[in-house]
Amino acid sequence: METSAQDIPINQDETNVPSYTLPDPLKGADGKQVTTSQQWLHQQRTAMLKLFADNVYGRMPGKPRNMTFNVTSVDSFALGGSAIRKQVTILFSSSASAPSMDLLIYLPKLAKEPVPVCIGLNFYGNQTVHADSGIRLSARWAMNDEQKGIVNNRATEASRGKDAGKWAVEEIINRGYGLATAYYGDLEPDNPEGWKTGIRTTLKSELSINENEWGAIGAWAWGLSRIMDYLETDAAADAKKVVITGHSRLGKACLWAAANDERFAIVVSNNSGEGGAALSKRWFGETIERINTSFPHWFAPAFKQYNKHPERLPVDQHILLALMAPRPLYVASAADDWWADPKGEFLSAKNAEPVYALFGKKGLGVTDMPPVDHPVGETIRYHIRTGEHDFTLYDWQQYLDFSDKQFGRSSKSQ
Ligand code: GTR
Repeated sequence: METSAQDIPINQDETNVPSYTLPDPLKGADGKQVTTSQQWLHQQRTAMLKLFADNVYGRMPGKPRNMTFNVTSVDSFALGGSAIRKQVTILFSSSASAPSMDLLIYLPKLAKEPVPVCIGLNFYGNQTVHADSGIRLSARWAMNDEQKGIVNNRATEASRGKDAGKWAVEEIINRGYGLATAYYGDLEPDNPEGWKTGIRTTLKSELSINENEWGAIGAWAWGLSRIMDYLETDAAADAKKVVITGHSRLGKACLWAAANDERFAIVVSNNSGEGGAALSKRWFGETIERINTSFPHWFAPAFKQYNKHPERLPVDQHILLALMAPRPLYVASAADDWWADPKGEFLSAKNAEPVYALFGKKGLGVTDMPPVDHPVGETIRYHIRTGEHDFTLYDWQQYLDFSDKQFGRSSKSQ
């Protein structure tokens, strides 16, 4: 009989966490220690990335040969005149009926030069990100959720703005940043059968990859790189200043995208938990077995071999975080989000420090978890926010402050 997710033992008591050993990110395949940033960038990084591809997320294909960007609408008086709203359909091949992704972009109206842009995927369709009636309603399959206005697996007009609490659009614009987002279901519907209609099937020959060589998280991450491809063509965006972010399962996709694609300048993981920023070998909250059972389609099939043996996994998530080095990285948890293991996220960020140190970059600068709502760290920064699993205005404000500092932008409001 198949194990159901609920039958898998879960721990939420810190005193029950058994000891575990983390692999050393600086130990080379030949057993020798990596001691320079050059060795890291030219050998070790590639080897570590491959371990994640082989054991966790699957292979990451490149970009399709003939992508087309169709700007379907531009409104120069969006958000009460403070923003320009663009909607762009990214067609993944040259045919008009090619698989595609719809991008929603807001840019600050008053910008005099190309702006830094925050990017991330959304959970229920672009129209849920803001009540702005000009946003095209997604016609794709979506997870039923009456509260969010999703009925019979389709978005209704009632879904407009229903997830706006996670997207501080006005704050982002007022601070002089742009925002680019797309619905993750455009890439692969988030259910075990989703691969059949998602890009893992529809782009299989175009990308030369079989559906079982990667998982849904890989497909979502791949989509984030395609957003970057578009931004590189948009003169209003500063493609060298892109902040990639994501919440929860989309935080996992964000990290995997940024590990593979070094064009993302700043990386922000919001409550990404198991398979994201949290350590997998630490038995607390969601586990490898649990996530692979609840969401059998998220990771590569190879990850399932670690269901009962996380200790055999040759990597852990601190190494994924280290793959961002030397780029600025922000990891955030929430106090009531025990399922995502806040301490496991903190320790993961902490254990990425030796790789940042090769570049002369300072990490968290503390050994213990900070109190709630007290961000710590320099090039690696961390906070644990009061409250639940969510992406709040407080979170956005910290990420924008961090980005301002890293980009050398002085004023908070442009
Ligand atoms: C949960 C899952 C987490 C996290 C979360 C979310 O059900 O167990 O790993 O991804 O969903 O995406 O909100």
